[in-house]
Amino acid sequence: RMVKAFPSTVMMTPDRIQLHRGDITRLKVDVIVNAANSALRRGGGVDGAIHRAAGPGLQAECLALGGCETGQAKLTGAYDLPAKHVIHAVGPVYRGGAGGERELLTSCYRECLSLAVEHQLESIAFPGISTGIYGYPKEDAAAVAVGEVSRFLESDQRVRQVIFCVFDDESLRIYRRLLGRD
Ligand code: AR6
Repeated sequence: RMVKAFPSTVMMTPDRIQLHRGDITRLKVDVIVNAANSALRRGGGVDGAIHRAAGPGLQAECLALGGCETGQAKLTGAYDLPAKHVIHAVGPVYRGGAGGERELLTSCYRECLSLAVEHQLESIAFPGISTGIYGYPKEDAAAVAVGEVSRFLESDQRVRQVIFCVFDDESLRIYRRLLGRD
């Protein structure tokens, strides 16, 4: 009789990472991540899209949280979104790279995954945090995202699916190359 080395539910890291091109507000996952600002006040970019799709309840809940520091993240409900929750992560504004931007962006991904584990959320979708209005170079930001997510998934089996949700051609190419996908 065969003895399984691992429970059949254990999946290796590469199978748990997916790349999706499209609007993150459409994804029916346990949690989508928002690229927020430290006031958690509705802005533009993916933040604007998420608030528009979620409805006014989301802004009310966000404003009651008293802000969020750069590199940190906070969880809310998802209101009218198909996802169950939103994690608002505050990425760094890119100012040349000597101001700890890499560590702060790494922290965003780590904090989001920790929150997902804490709240027993098994599927999570990330946008390219800081790569729009905040100006973080897309290539460097994607390397941080893929690196930190891979590291986390290797050390923790509880998050079962991570989706990198990209919105533009350049990001799609970058993630495809980093993930070795075609
Ligand atoms: N779905 C997925 N990705 C998207 C979507 C979407 N619907 N819309 C844009 N993106 P940004 P940041 C991508 O600017 O740089 C806001 O005002 C976009 O192509 O949304 O972290 C906040 O309130 C880009 O690659 O976020 C903050 O003040 C990525 O999402 C500030 O912007 C992030 O771009 C945060 O700036």
